[in-house]
Amino acid sequence: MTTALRFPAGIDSERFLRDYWQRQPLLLPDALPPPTLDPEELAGLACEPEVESRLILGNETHGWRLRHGPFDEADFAALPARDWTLLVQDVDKWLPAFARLIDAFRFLPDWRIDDVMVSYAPEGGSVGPHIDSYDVFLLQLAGEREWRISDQRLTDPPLRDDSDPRVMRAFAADRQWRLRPGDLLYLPPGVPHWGIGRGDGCMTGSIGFRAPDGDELLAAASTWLSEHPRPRAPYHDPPLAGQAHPALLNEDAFLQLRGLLERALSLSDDELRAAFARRLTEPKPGFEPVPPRPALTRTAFVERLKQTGRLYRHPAARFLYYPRADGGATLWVDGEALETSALQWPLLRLLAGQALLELAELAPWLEEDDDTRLLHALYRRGIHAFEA
Ligand SMILES: [Mn+2]
Repeated sequence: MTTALRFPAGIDSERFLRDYWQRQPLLLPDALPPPTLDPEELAGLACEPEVESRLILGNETHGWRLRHGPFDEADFAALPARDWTLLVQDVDKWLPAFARLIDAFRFLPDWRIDDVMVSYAPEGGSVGPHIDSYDVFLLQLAGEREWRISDQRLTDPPLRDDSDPRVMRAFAADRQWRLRPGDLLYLPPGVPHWGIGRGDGCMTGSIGFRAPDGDELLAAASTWLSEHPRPRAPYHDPPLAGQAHPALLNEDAFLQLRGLLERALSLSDDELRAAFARRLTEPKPGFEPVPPRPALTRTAFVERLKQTGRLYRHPAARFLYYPRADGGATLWVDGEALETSALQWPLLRLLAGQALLELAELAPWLEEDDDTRLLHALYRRGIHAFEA
């Protein structure tokens, strides 16, 4: 069961995708009940070496300083009364309540979702005015934050040279809001924005998105080719008549080489789809699902599921599927493919659609071998587990 985002009157997820996503900012007042998080617990995460955290101190007058975690109690004790921010990445991977928060954003593709970053700030705390290259939803979790945005989309604004984080040299706000717990602000890439903690105990969750670039797709295709080698196509000389000098690369030879490369890179749509899907569903490094040891047999797994009543999806798992010509589907999770049959569409949509699976939803799928085999395969890979 998932919590839906509450859009403002006259807007639903379809209209949001059409008119706002990647296009323009949208404020969604009272959009979502925010998960609760004790600031002490956030500070505790920032002290763990495997957690990515930053402290940013400063203000408009003095510029901003960036420090990377892990931090310790003495670091926090030494902080001034105002004008600092603690940022912790991947909170969705560490705290189950934040993994479930992402379920409210599943009208967007799974593979586009990056992480939930949580920031904490006393009065005046901010990272300065800046732009991001990715889409972000900013959910106020506790306290209040003032958001100022500019309506001018930018890609490469001049930066202040007295600050470590990338802070814009000039920023003029066109719009301004004060967000309270449950309020949500969507920002597309390139919108200059500046969020400032107001009062004490401002906590904000940033649901951030990622997008591959051409280099990443080239790497994906090249990885695929190295693992699915094809017959080698050696170079053949063009007619060599008229070679003006032994060291000259003549135009015919160049065209021959270029053609060879183009053929080496030509993948069918099926191959490319698989190469991309594999790359796009790879878990973030450091968050790979861990297979259960020892793993239960399929029968024992089904029995256990009936007793415990729930399956939790690994917070770093990304699901992606596409239909096959035979009516079934190829499901990619964690860089690996599973084939599902034409009869398994409802189960596939359920598994790939939400972070928490209740027995009541899974019960119809515990009778057929094909279905329990699929569930068991995901469990054996550590994608679904009995504990969050
Ligand atoms: Mn930002």
